[in-house]
Amino acid sequence: MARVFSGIQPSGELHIGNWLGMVRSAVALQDQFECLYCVVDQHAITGGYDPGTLADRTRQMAIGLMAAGIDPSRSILYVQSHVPAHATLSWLLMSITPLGELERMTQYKDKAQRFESVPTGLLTYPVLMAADILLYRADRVPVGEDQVQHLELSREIARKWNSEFSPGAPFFPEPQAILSGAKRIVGLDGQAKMSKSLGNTIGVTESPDQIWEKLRPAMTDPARKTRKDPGTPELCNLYALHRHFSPEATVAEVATKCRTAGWGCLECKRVLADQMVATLAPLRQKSLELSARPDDVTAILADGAAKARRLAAETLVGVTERMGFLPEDR
Ligand code: AQP
Repeated sequence: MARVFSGIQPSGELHIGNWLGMVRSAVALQDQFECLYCVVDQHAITGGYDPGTLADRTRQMAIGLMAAGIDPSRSILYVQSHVPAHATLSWLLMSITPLGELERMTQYKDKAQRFESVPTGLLTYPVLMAADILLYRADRVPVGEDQVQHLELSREIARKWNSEFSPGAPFFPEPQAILSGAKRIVGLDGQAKMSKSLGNTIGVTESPDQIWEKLRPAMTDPARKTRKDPGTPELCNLYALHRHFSPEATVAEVATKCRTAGWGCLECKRVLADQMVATLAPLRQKSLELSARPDDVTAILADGAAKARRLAAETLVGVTERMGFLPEDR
């Protein structure tokens, strides 16, 4: 059976961008593939982080994934740092990854600007991502659009490694991206990608009041200055969100009321908030239930890590043999 891998950083709450862009596809893929889903805590330390909250955020992210439908009885759900082979393979892959390829990554160039002294981990992040995927020889990777460039590099690394160490019999498959119909959700500022680190998100398990408090001041069509001005739905980020959360008839009504100034932006936001609250209610409920059972969550993650370690160990044997390392028993 083909294998699927995907990871998510515990750098903040699981938000609707993550959910629409990646997690919903990951949930659907569980029916057809052998799936591994990982909370990538080692990635989350590459851009500056608070050691006091990392563990809680990691647990919360795992809870968020289960609340969204990742089912630990069908998928392997675990935490990256519980499987040391991710870091080991990353080091081995670094030996064949050209520095220039890492330096041209868009996300590196964007995030590096936030630092006076850029951490090396920010540069080598895509090699760790390649290791995450190749460690399980995964064929498919559900991702949002922002990760497509990194995934392309993973494919190049797989290709290069195969040709140097396993010529004629490729050891690593070249992983394919699976993109959802919502590959880039824009944040509530109406400009940047919805991003945990930018604070422009709505979390999938937030309360109805929290959702409303965030939607109320959210950016709409910038040309619509007053209640009487007709708007252009296609220029409004909240219309884009309606298309993901509201039924077709509501989306059509929103477009008409916006174009004719029949509704003000606040009325439109109220409708969106109601739809969002209704859509996300089951996730919030499941998350509250799981949060009340911390020992079960710990046991699920321990079981997932044990399964992942077994698969990872098999790959590492194949990798180190082909790379010419001395085996322990020889
Ligand atoms: N706005 C988005 N629209 C669609 N997909 C998105 N993803 C993230 N933001 C959006 C996808 O969600 C998966 C998990 O993301 P991640 O946490 O590993 O990394 P990220 O892309 O860096 O997410 P954030 O929220 O932007 O985190 P920070 O701010 O910490 O960098 C990925 O498949 C991603 O494509």
